[in-house]
Amino acid sequence: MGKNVLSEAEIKKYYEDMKKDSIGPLWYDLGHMVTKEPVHDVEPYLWKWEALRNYALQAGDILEPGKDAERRVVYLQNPSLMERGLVGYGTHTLYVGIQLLLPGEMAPSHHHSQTAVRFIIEGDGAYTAVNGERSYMSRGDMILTPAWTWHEHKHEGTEPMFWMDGLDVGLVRTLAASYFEPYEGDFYPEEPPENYSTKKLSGGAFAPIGEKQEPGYPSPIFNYTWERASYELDKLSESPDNENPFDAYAIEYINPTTGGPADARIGTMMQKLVPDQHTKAHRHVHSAIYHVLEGEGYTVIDGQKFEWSKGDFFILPPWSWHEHVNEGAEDAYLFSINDKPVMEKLDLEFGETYSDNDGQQKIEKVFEPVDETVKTK
Ligand code: 1HN
Repeated sequence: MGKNVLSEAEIKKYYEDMKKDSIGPLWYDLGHMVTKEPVHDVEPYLWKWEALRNYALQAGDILEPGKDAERRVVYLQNPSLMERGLVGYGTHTLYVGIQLLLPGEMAPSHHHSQTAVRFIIEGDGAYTAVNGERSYMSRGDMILTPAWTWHEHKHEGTEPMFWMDGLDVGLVRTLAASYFEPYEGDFYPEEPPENYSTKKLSGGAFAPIGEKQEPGYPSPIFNYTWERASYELDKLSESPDNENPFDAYAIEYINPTTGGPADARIGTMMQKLVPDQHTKAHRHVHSAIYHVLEGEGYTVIDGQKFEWSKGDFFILPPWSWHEHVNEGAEDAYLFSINDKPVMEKLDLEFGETYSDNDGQQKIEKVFEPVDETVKTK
C-alpha cells in the first residue's frame, strides 16, 4: 500500500500504536466484517432418537421436576458450538431439548423472554397451560408458549410423555435479553376453559358482536393439532402441482390474525415427502432444527449425507445447501423450527438455488457422530 510519505519504520510504529490504543484500520479488516456471503461456525449434526429417549427416560429415575429441577430435559448440544462454550446451542440462534414428564408429575409455572414451541413425540394426557388456559397434548401437536407468557405442564395420563422443546436461546443470549421469573405458586390461576383458544378458531371463528380480534402476537391459537396439520398435508399432496421443489409438500404454522408465522420469532414447518420423493437443493440465511415425526430417508447438507429415521433430530446450519429424500415405503414427515421470522423482520433473509448437477448435490461423505471423549483438538 503506498503513498510513500512515511518510512516503513514509521508505518510499522503507526500500526503498533493504533493496536495498543484498541483502534483498527478498516482498510485491512472490512472483508472480515462485511463478508460477501454469510459466515458462520455452525456444523450440521444428527442425533438418534433411541439415545435421546434413553437419556430422558433415565433422568426419570434421577430427578423430579418441581422438586429437584425446574424442568426434566436433555438437550441437543451442537459439538461445533460447544468448542466456543455455547452451552445449549443447536444452531447459533436455536435450542432444542427433549422433555420427559411422568404420570402425575408437574413442571411449575414460570415465564421468560425466550419464546418456546413444543412438539409432542410420545404419549398423551398431559397439558400445557398458557396464561392459565390448559391445552391437552397428543403426538404430532405443536404448542406455542410465546415469550413472556406464564406456562406450566401437568401430566394426568398413565404413560411417560416425551416432547420436544424449541427455544430461541442463542438469539436471546446474543441480544443480551434473557429474563426468567418463576411464578409465586406452582400453578398460574386458571381462567379460560380448557382448550378454549383452539376450539374458538378450529371450526370457524367467532367473537361477541362489536368485539374485534386485533391482529398481532401472541397468536390466538396455541395448540396446532396434528389432526389439522396432517389433514392440510394430505390435501396438499393430492396434486403434484402443490409440490415445492425444495421442501416437498410443506406447510408453515401461521398466526391467523397476521397471516405470518405462528410464533413471532420461531418459525415452524411440517414437510411431507411421499416415497422416493427427492427435493432439489437450496440454501438460505435462516437456520433450522429438524425432527423426524415419521419415515426413513436422508438429507444431504453441504455434500454430507445425514441418514434419518423416526424420532431423529438434525441441525441445518445457516447458508448450507440441503435437499431431502424419502427412501422408505411410507410417507415421511419432517417437523422443523427455524429463525426465519427474525431474519425476515430484520430484512436479512435471502437464499439461492443449487444449479449444478440438475439441482442435486453429489454425496461426498456420510455423517458419523463425534465421540467427545476421544476428540482431539
Ligand atoms: C422452558 O421454559 C421449558 O417451559 C423447557 O417446559 C425448556 C429450556 C430453556 C429455557 C426455558 C418449559 C426450557 C425452558
